[in-house]
Amino acid sequence: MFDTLTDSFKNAIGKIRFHDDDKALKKATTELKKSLLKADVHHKVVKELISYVELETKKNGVGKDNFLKALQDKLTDILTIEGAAKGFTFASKPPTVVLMIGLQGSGKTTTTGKLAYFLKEQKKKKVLIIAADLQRLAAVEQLKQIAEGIEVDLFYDEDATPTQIVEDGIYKAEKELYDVVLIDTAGRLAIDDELMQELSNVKQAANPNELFYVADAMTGQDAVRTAQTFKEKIGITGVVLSKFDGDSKGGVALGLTQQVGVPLRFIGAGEKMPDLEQFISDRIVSRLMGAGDVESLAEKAAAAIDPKEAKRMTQKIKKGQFNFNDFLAQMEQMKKLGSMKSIMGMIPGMGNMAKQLGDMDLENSDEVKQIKALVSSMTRKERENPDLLNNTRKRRLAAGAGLDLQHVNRVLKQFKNAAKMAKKMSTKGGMKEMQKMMAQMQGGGGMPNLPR
Ligand SMILES: Nc1nc2c(ncn2[C@@H]2O[C@H](COP(=O)(O)OP(=O)(O)OP(=O)(O)O)[C@@H](O)[C@H]2O)c(=O)[nH]1
Ligand SMILES: [Mg+2]
Repeated sequence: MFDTLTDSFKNAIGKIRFHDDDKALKKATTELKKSLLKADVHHKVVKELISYVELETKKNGVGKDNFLKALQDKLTDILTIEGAAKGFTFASKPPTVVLMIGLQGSGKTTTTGKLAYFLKEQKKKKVLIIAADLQRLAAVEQLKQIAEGIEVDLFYDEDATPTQIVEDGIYKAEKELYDVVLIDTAGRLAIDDELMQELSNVKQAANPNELFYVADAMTGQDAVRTAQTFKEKIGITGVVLSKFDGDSKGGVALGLTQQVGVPLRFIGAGEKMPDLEQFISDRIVSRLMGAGDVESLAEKAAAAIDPKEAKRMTQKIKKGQFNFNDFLAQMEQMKKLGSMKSIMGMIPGMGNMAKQLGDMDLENSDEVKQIKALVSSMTRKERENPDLLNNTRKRRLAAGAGLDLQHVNRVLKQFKNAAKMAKKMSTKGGMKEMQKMMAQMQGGGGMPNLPR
């Protein structure tokens, strides 16, 4: 997610030895300055960062450790507003009411869904979404689909005004003891007085704990400017940067908090519901410095993986009983973790691998699609016991999945091998062997060719 920025810092750090001179420091900071500007970080922020790092490093003695410490301290400072909320914070008295606002098409509705999913899955909260966008004809329909997909309740009323809907929705949330209310509003320009007045009224009716401004990261510095305008006209408590997966070089995220004076709270990097990351400054700094973000990863995994189910699965693997139903169940769990790329980026030292993975979509890879197609043509018994699959049955599957027999054989064999490998890994020495293999791969110049 922060590939460009992480590379910039890594390069600069690489320019300084453990003990070095001012010349090396200058070389490192000059290069850093250039690459940060190129990555769209605002020039004032770059200047502030560079002067601090130069000064502090000189003061403490030019060398890698002092350079790293200065960089880390200043980055944390730039990304933090003292006393302000980080990630998601809950009101002392539920429900926590969040108003989602922003320009047309910035990603409000999608982000509302992602936030609801995050709160439901990771924080185990009861969430109600209120559809208060009556400008666009299909807006309520879009939210219905999103809410259904993530199994979160939706409140809507196509015959009422946004203010009425918000009042009624919050009344329902209070009565039915919801933890969080997310209000999706219509997209609008700050210069549209009528719509801004409506928003102001909605705000008054909602009396929200948080006002999240959803900004499209691909608009670069415009995201910052419009956030500033909404802050002045309506008041905002946080910014969510959406579409960070696009062409974004990441620089906007680095300067935004300081430029707007409101913390960046979440980053959306993909169209799917799990593609939302909390923006917690010290964790982000760790990622920027190439040290990964194990905390966020652990939180995601803990929420996505049901411990009982995980144990049951391990037992099955150990006994060599892993079947096609288990495979489908595992795929469902994987989906909750988000994209492979975002997961890799959180593991220390795996940032480069994340880059090589590109936008690989495990769920939609040809291999997984083929297995899914095959499984959907199988009977219940066949799913539970792949050994039942003789040639007659395989031919039936081939016809059902639109593959030839050879293909079916290959997919089945791959599946069998994978199950065998998993069984081996689950034995005592298995993990060690795997680690040895990984070490060899890394020492041997990185990864073998990965599927795209
Ligand atoms: N790639 C990518 N696309 C996104 C992301 N967030 C939203 N989108 C896409 O952006 C488009 C607009 O998203 P919406 O959520 O409908 O935006 P909105 O602000 O509600 O739009 P209006 O209600 O019309 O103002 C959709 O096609 C989304 O799928 C993201 O993080 N990454
Ligand atoms: Mg919308």
